[in-house]
This record gives sequence, C-alpha cells and structure tokens, in this order.
Amino acid sequence: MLIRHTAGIRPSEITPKQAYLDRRQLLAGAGALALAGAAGARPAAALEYTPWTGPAPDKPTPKELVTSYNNFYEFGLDKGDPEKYADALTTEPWTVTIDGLVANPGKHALEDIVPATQEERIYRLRCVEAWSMVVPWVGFPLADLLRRAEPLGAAKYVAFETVVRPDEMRGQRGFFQLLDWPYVEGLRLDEAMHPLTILATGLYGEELPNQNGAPLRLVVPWKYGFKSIKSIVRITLTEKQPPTSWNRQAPNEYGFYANVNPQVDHPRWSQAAERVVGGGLLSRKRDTEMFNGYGEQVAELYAGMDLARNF
Ligand SMILES: Nc1nc2c(c(=O)[nH]1)N[C@H]1C(S)=C(S)[C@@H](COP(=O)(O)O)O[C@H]1N2
Ligand SMILES: [Mo]
Repeated sequence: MLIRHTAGIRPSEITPKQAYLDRRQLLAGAGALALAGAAGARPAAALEYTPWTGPAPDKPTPKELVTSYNNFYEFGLDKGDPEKYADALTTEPWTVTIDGLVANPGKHALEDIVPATQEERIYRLRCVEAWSMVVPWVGFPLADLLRRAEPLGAAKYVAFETVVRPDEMRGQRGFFQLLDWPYVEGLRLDEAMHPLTILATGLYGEELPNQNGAPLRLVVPWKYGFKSIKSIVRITLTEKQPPTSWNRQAPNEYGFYANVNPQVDHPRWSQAAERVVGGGLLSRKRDTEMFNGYGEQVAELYAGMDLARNF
C-alpha cells in the first residue's frame, strides 16, 4: 500500500495493496510469536492517503516529540510512560463494536471499517494542560462510519470507549487509579458528524504508534486533547449525554464540551496561552485561539450557548 506523498516516488517503491494485506495477515498469524519474542518489534507500515491540502496551521511538531511526549494514562502518568510501555498492547486483531441507537449495529474487524484510501489532516492539538503540538494525522471522517451505521432519529450523542486490558496496560493495574476504566469520551451527534472530526489510524504517513492510540483513535481538533480518545473498541449512539472520564474525575475542572477557549480558565491555571512543544529552549508560547483556531468551521455548532457555563 502507499506510502508518502513525497515527490519523486518510484513505482517500485509502492507496496501493492495485496502485499500489504498479506503482511497484515502474516503479522496476525505471527502475533503469538511476536508477543513471546521481541516486544514491540512491529515495524510501522506505510498508509495510503491523500495529502493535506488545507491551510497548514504551523510547522508540524517533529515526529520524535509527537511519539515521546504523550498522555495515555492506561500506561502511566508520566509523559514518557506511553512510549516506554505501550508496545505491550496487542493491536492486531482489533474489533470495534458500533451499537446503541443505530439501524446497523455490529462488531467489525478494524480492516472492515477503515477505508482503503485515507486522508492526511494536519491539525493543532491543544492539551488542557496548556501545551500544544501540530500533528499530521492520517484518518477518515467519523461521519462516514456513523452514516454507514445509520443513526436513528432518537440518537443525540456518540459515546466512545478505550480497550480495557490490565494485562497489557500497566496503568490499569495497581492500587492508585486516578481514572476508572475504561476511559470513556463523548460528543454531541452534530460534533461527531462535523467534517473536521476524524478517526485516525496513522501519523506522519505511517500506522499510529501504540503510544498515540493505535490502532484507532478520535481526533477533534477544536477541543482539548482529552476528548480525542485512544485505542477505541466501542462506539455507542445514545439519547442522553454519556459520562466522560475527566468530567467524572473532576466535574468543576473538565466539562463535557471542553472546547478550547482562552477566555475560560481552568480553575488552577490560565488557558490564555500555551507552550509549544518543541518550540525551543525557551519554550515558545503562543496565544491560545478560540476553538483552537477552528472557529470559522465550528462556532455555529454552539450558537446561543453560554460557553463559560458549558465549558
Ligand atoms: N484512552 C485514553 N485516551 C486519551 C488519553 C488517555 O489518557 N487515555 N489522554 C488524552 C489526552 S489528555 C491528550 S492531550 C491526548 C494526547 O494524544 P497524543 O499522546 O497522541 O498527543 O490523548 C487523549 N486521549
Ligand atoms: Mo490532554
């Protein structure tokens, strides 16, 4: 399967799709062996995608930083823990259940829901902790998947769940648990259907590293990073607003909406500015933008809403 969109690529460098599929099967078959042997030795596979043509928000954050400075509490609380420990997660085979208020519920193999050709999306990622990155994701609109499931008229929200595997996710073991598992998130249906909302399977043209939420994670670029739930195994259409992990943990600090908003501070710190990860020794700061700079596309979703109350 393709590859980078770098200029001057030779046909001989393009892996035919069948070879790629064979490779996946091979890997699945070799799963037990790989587990017993070198942990996490799986090389990242290139993905087929159409390159980003939208406005580049800023220079993408170097891949080394995108994959080594992470929040993924299932693997520990430190930014370096996910890179260290997430290789223990088995991501092949992977199934995603789509259920709740849909005409077509089902349990799908990952390869049956990921389109053959995906899209590159270069998005800002703004963490609620007041740091930010720019990530070149590869993925597809969540709306495409939801449409195939056919939401019923009563569906108003979409709930997401991360896998629970205490044997593979060391942060899910032990006495001290900041969050309850599974990690859960949710969107209003119109937010979920918005064209900017994607399910990502890759970054920098390759399969997602486990620490970034392999094999399938949500990306909602106008919301704080914690909404972009990783390693998804269930998507449920609901009538009522679903519970969300950080809101449950500290409801006065983390709202359901969690739209990036420089005017609404976290109770313990300002959200007016953000530290640009990889911005140099002096940790360059930039002013935080309303809706993380995506207001033109998404502000209408919140027309008439009090965003200080619905934070
Ligand atoms: N399951 C799960 N998803 C998660 C998290 C987590 O701890 N567990 N952390 C969130 C937070 S706080 C952020 S900022 C982003 C970070 O994504 P990245 O590590 O790919 O940059 O993932 C989000 N998704
Ligand atoms: Mo975050």
